[in-house]
Parts: sequence; structure tokens; C-alpha cells
Amino acid sequence: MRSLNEPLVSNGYTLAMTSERLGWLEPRTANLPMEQLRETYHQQGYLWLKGFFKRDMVLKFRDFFFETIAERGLQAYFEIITSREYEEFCTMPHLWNFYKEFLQGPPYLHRRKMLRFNIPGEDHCTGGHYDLIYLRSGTDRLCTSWIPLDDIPVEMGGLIYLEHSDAAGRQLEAEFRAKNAELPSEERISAYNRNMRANGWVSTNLAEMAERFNTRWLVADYEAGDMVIHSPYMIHAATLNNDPLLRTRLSTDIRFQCVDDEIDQRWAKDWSLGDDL
Ligand SMILES: O=C(O)CCC(=O)C(=O)O
Repeated sequence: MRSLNEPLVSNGYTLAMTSERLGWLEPRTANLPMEQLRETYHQQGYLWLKGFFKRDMVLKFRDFFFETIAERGLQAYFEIITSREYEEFCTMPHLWNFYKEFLQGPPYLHRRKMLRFNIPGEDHCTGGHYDLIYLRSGTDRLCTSWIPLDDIPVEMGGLIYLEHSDAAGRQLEAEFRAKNAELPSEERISAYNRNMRANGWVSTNLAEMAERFNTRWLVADYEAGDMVIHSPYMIHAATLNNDPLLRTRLSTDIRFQCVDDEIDQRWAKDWSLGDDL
């Protein structure tokens, strides 16, 4: 297990680097029996599948992204979001068939899909949250796939998980459900209603969160080809991209469920700026 040279920083807060507060995500290989993978996912709240995709395929999509932006400028970003290339990447048979087996039913991919890039020097990143806050109007049998679209060592600020926080997310959501019960129906399901914190985050102070929940943030050196699946209650966040080589962190996060489970229709459209979801 390697050690980190610099402390990890997230939205102005420095993470404690002690072994009680910081650890490493545990990888699995995708060729393990499906039952075992499902069990690990339920126990840990996440499943980090090493080398799930062919590396070349991931890097080809990364190249498509950066070449399109280089040719046409940042305004091409939302064209990429709606592009055939992105849709094909997210629905490739290898991924689709995996989810069919994992979910034990025909999968449904939420159309609102995020492609994120984080440049070294930015001062903000994803705060601590769980995903159901944004998807309250459907089933909670929901899986997020977080896919690094390049190698993302810890220093580049990949996704980090609060260990064993699926239970804490469930507890928080039960509390919010009770508080939100009085609100008009549209507001009740909103991640930004009067009972929620800014951006729907649990907090941006990750150091305080590790103390409060008495647990560790789990970090990882991700490689192109990996995929992490997390539960909608699992608390996660990111740290700032502090890459000495000044590379941009590129990743996508997309959400699957069974087509027969209740679907949050607010997500049945492409991601756009200010869509308030
Ligand atoms: O990539 C990020 O910074 C955030 C991703 C995320 O929150 C998710 O995958 O649910």
C-alpha cells in the first residue's frame, strides 16, 4: 500500500491522514461469481471492479471527448452529452449484460448522465452526499456506475467513499423523509428543498464527516477500465485534482435500475445546466 505525499483537500477542508480516518478501497475482479459480487456490493455499499472494461475502449472515448473539445471548444460539451458515441459507450453490451445479471432483470439506464472533468487548480469539487437525495421519486434499487475515463490516481481527486456509510445514508434519508412529509409533493422530492443543505450535500467538510460518523474515507488509484458501482445511500465525495502533471480528471457517472421498478421521470432527459436536479 503506497503512502501519499500531500494531504488530500476537498472544498477547502484537509482530510485527516491517519489510518483511523483514511483507508483504501478494496478492489474485486469482475469474473467472480455474480452472487459474490452482489453480496460484496450489499456489504460494502460499493463494488470496485478492476479492469471491467477493455482499457483501449475507455481511452478511445476519452480521446473522442478531448478531440471534440479541442476542435470545437467547450460549447461542444453538451453536444458530447447527447452524442451517439456517449450513448453507445454507456449502453455497450458488456455493461448492459452485466447489469442484466447483477439486477436480475432487464436494466434501465437513466438518460440524465454526467460527464465530469476537473482541472488542477480548481478550488471546488463534489461534496459529501448520497445519490438518492437527487432521485427520490423512484425506486431505491438503484446503482450508480462511476467510471474513470483515464487513469485517476488519488492525487487527481477521484471518487472517495465514506466506509460503511450505506447505513448512515439510509438513516439520514429516513430523517429527511419525516421532515419533508409536510411539504407540497414537488418540493418533497427536491434535493434543494428548505430542509436540505446547500446542493443537497450532507456536508463539504469531509474531515468533520469522518469524525461525526466515526469512520474512514476510502480512496483509490483508479485506472482506465475500472468501474465502481455504489448504492444510492452510500456517502461519497471527491478531493481536488492536485496532479503534478497537470492532467484533467475525466469521469462519467450513470445510473441503472430494473426497468420494472419505479422510475424517477425527472431524470428521463439529458443533463443540462441549471436543470435543478
Ligand atoms: O465524479 C464526481 O466528482 C462525483 C460523482 C458522483 O457523485 C457520483 O458518481 O454519484
